[in-house]
Amino acid sequence: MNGNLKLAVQSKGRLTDKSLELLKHCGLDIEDYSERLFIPAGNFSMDILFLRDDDIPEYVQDGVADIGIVGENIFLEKQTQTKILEKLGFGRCSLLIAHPEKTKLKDVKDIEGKTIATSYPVILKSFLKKEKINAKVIELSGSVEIAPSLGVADLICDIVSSGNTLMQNKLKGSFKVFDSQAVLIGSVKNSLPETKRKILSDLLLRIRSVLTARNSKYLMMNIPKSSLNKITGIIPSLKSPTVLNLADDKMLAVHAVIPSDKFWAIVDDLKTAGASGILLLPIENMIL
Ligand code: PRT
Ligand code: ZN
Repeated sequence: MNGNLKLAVQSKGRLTDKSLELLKHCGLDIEDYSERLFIPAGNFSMDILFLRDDDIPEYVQDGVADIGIVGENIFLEKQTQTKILEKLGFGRCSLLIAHPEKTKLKDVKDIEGKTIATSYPVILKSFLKKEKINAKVIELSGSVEIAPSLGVADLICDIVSSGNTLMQNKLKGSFKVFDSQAVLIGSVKNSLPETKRKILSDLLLRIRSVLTARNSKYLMMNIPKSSLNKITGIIPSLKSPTVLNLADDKMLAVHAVIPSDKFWAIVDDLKTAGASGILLLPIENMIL
């Protein structure tokens, strides 16, 4: 056994490609993984183990892997002695309670006395307990969406992303149990040796810098000198904007890093305040 940090990733599923893409953006050299159970990262002291997502929390708890990437839904459902080290921003979905189009379900209290089919009995039962609702929970390992039409259950509680599966099965989402995304987990039972702790903290620094960069954009524009105060007041900059002189001494260039989702909300105000040549560029990486 080498001293490399062992990361468990889903072997074949919705999280596999995005997990490896994130690691590659972190500068890790990962070769073609198809059909392999285990690959080392070429230039980083880490090995990647490919496992079924349902098994990852337990393997991390028991130290078979040191860390793992799973959906928050699996992390919560499995109730292992693991903790979230970082939310990763992909694999987003919601766990919803859904009902057949023809039944009426207006208030969460209308669930009282109903039968609900789900692959997430632990999460669902804790939701029902919190809402003080008595309902019968039936655990199914797959194809939960067909349970109402088979007469197995009145309602379902399942993962939804686009909503197509619900629509195809004439179901409507009624109550959200929680929003999920992929998370990096680590054990709370096993403490890592110093060498692995150092590798993990390097990996976390890289992951955080990639995630921050993904959520940020580099904004550039030219402005009349007289508008500087107004413009800097509009920009939701992460740090103080950079202000540069231009050949035209009545003008300045302003550069700033902004949250990606804020751009369209400020563009009109920037133009009204006199900004021109507005450019928005992606950021590859960002160390805060
Ligand atoms: O084989 P293995 O056990 O490893 O994989 P799996 O089949 O159990 O999981 P997989 O690959 O389907 O999903 C892995 C993780 O992706 C989940 O645990 C979630 O965290 C996340 N995720 C994101 C989803 C979805 N979106 C999703 N849409 N997981 C499942 N679905 C299914 C859902 O169960 C339903 O059947 O897709 C259907 C609904 O999708 P829409 O787009 O029609 O709404
Ligand atoms: Zn699974």
